[in-house]
Amino acid sequence: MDQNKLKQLVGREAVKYVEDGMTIGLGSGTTVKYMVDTLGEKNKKEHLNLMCVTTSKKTAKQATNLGLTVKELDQVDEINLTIDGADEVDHDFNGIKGGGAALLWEKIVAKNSNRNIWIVDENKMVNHLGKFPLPVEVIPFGSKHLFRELQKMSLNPRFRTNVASALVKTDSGNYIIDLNIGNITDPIKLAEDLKGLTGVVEHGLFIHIVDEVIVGTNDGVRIVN
Ligand code: ABF
Repeated sequence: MDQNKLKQLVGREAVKYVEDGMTIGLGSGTTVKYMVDTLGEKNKKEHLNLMCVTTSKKTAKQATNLGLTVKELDQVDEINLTIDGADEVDHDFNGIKGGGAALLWEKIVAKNSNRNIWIVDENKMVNHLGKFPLPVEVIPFGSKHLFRELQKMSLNPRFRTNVASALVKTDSGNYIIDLNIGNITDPIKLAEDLKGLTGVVEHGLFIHIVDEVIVGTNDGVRIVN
């Protein structure tokens, strides 16, 4: 099955976890896009009483266009379940997220959710994190100095730019610096080191956050928890 088929498979499977009356966190990325499309269809058929909190403006637009009720995070008391994608997931259930530059809102929503499920195709499951560049969200003010500090830490940083070579801005107006590390031997220590740097808003290491991973494989769906 090609990667899009695997993404559709896990997107559909995740929607089975959504129950009437829930407040749902909707992640970002192409896998989640399939999930939100399926959720919109389910909602149209079953007229579910759902409230949705999104992790990006893009997901909010998609959900609204499908007739789903979207609320700001501070307008809801709790999030029952958040379904999101990921870029890499290791055997300790730690992950790298932020390939879509939404990691800050994704981590805030995840931390405010009673349960977190990631939906990934099997290529995302890895032995060690780090082959995927680790995104770090930074405040624009002084970011070039911060960049040089990351260079001194041998983290091989690169500012994320778009096709026009302009610096990518997140929904919060910050920049993303991607760290091309290759193999992250101690994700917990790296997470602490990065959060200790002035100017770093958040990083894409999601440590001990996810509860269950729905993996799309050529043999079907595999649930890892
Ligand atoms: C999002 O899902 C991001 O954190 C992550 O980068 C992305 C994975 O994207 P895709 O599903 O398009 O592979 O949550």
